[in-house]
Formats: sequence, structure tokens, C-alpha cells
Amino acid sequence: MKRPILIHPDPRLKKVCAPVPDMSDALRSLADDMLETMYAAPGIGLAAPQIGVMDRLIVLDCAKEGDENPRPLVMFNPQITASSDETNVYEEGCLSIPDQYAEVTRPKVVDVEWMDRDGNACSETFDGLWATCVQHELDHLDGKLFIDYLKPLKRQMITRKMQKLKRERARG
Ligand code: K2U
Ligand code: ZN
Repeated sequence: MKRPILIHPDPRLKKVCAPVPDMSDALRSLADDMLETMYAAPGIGLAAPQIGVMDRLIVLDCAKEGDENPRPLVMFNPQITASSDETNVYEEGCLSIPDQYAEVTRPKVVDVEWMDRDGNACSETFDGLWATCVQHELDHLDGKLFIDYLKPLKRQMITRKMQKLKRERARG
């Protein structure tokens, strides 16, 4: 089922997540909940700590709506094994930092290894939006947010806006 997405600042979004042990039905069900939550947001990626689960699990689907078939990916214990020197700049957002966008520079191409929902070892090279997204999600597993790449003043401004948003949401 759809899970609530944590909003920055939240200590759980700054923690380093634990690798998942062997595959289980519980982990498969968690991945399904994350995909449902991601599509409903809508988003093109989601990391387990964003729904308060401190495990190394991310889901993504960067297929362009309309002209590509959806391609939901579930990655347990994902690792970047190589990244290009060439970089890309992308105006990133984050479902845990709603309505805030800023340019982030990241390697253009990355090789990623992970375990899939059947427990199989997978590896693939990503570029374009897929590369940006998988790096954004992997950062979440290490407690890193896209605003951590910004200048302190810009980061503080965004954090204060989120604190205001949370106060307003708490008032209902
Ligand atoms: O992790 C998340 O919060 C979901 C992110 C994933 C993402 C961020 C930046 C760049 C690529 C992916 C987004 O909120 S998903 C929303 C979105 C949709 C289309 C393009 C960029 C971001
Ligand atoms: Zn994010």
C-alpha cells in the first residue's frame, strides 16, 4: 500500500542505511509498496529511507511516460562500480523536499550492480536521466540529499521553507 513520504528535515533521511540480508517476501512486499508510492507521488525514483525504512533498497522508473513502456527497477544493495569523468548537470527535485529544485552536477554514465527481487545479481550501465536518478537514490541510502551539494545559504533557505511547510501541515 501507499506509504507516507518523510519530509526534510528528518533525522531518518540523514542516516546510512543497512544492507538487506537474503531476499524475503516481506522485502518483496516493501518494494511493491515503494513502487506504488513512487508512481502515486508521482516520481521517477524512491529510496527506502524516504518512507522511514532504513534498508538499502531503491526503486526507479525513468521511462518517459507516453513514448516508452514503464520499466520499474527494484534494486537491493545497489552499488556504483564505475562512473564516467564526463559530468551532466540536471535540475533535481526530491519527494522529501517538495517543490524545491536546484542544479546538481553528477557523472554522466554509471555502472551499477545490485540484487533484484528474485535474489539474482544484476549489473547495468546507466546514462541520461536514469544515471542521474540512480545516483540521487543511492545518495539517499547514505543519508545524502541533493541540497547537500548546494551552497550553505541556499541549503539553509530550502531547509527553513521545509520547516515552515511541516509546521503548516502539522496544524492540518
Ligand atoms: O528520490 C526522490 O525524491 C525522487 C526524485 C528522483 C529524482 C530526482 C532528481 C532527478 C531525477 C530523479 C524525484 O522527486 S522524482 C520527480 C521527478 C520527476 C521527473 C524528473 C525529475 C524528478
Ligand atoms: Zn530524493
